[in-house]
Amino acid sequence: MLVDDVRRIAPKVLTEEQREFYFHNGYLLLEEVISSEWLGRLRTATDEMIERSRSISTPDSVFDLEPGHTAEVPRLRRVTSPVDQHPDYWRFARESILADIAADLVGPDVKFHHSKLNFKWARGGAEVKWHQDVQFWPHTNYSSLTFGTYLYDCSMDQAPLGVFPGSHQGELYNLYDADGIWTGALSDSDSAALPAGGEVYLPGPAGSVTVHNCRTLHCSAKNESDLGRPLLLNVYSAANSMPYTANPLPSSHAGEIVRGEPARWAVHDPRPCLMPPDWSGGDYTSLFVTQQREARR
Ligand SMILES: O=C(O)CCC(=O)C(=O)O
Repeated sequence: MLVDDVRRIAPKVLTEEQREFYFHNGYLLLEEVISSEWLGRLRTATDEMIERSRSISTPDSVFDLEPGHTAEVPRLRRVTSPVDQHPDYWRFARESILADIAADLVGPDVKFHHSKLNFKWARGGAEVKWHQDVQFWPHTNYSSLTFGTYLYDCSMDQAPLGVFPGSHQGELYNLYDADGIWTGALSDSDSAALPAGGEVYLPGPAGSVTVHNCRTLHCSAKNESDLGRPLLLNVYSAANSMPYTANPLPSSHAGEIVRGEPARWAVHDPRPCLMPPDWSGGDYTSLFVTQQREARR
């Protein structure tokens, strides 16, 4: 569904103002919309992930580790596809208010694409450079959006998500470097050319949710604070938006309809999209590895 079609259907959980804000700015911050019951379940599942990571010394297809990770002092950078690692992550993606909010923003038929859990560990958790998401996983239209759920309070010191309002209406950037290597980030010159001071950061108490459109420029700083910042990211699209490249973060739940009905017709947006490398061999590593230009350990 395109935005004008979505507008014809009254939102069920958002206000009209919140929805128009999203359409206009390409993002939303919804404070404390996740219940304490869900938060408790997600925190328990996340503690289990950290425990599991202690037995791992090199990153694998599930656990992306910061350099310096040890069993005694785990520094987990990302869990890939947490919905496949603990049933509560998938229940949350399918049953919680997230999918209802998605239905208000993309139309009643909503499809799950992938999830990840970014930790941004205390005292050094890595920066995420400016980028847009859709070049990682192009779809036939630009309805896709990412929800970030703060599992604990996230202050400005803990490197909350930052967005560039309105950037979803602008150009898609090249995420390859001058040598044609995929970096997953804007070049230094493109980042430097962004209008100074135009960015907005989205701190929030535990249970707050950020939403950004797949074209919206976003980033987050290095976490220099003493507190970690686990951020659970879930990506959905309108059911009629079809991915046409390999999913870099494959999931057994990719493509599942979480609200409404599957689409019979694909909807195509005429605006072009940068093609990512071919990750059909399962060789995508992680945003952190490519942005930091780390050799895979
Ligand atoms: O963890 C963050 O702050 C942002 C993550 C992000 O943009 C991504 O994983 O694509």
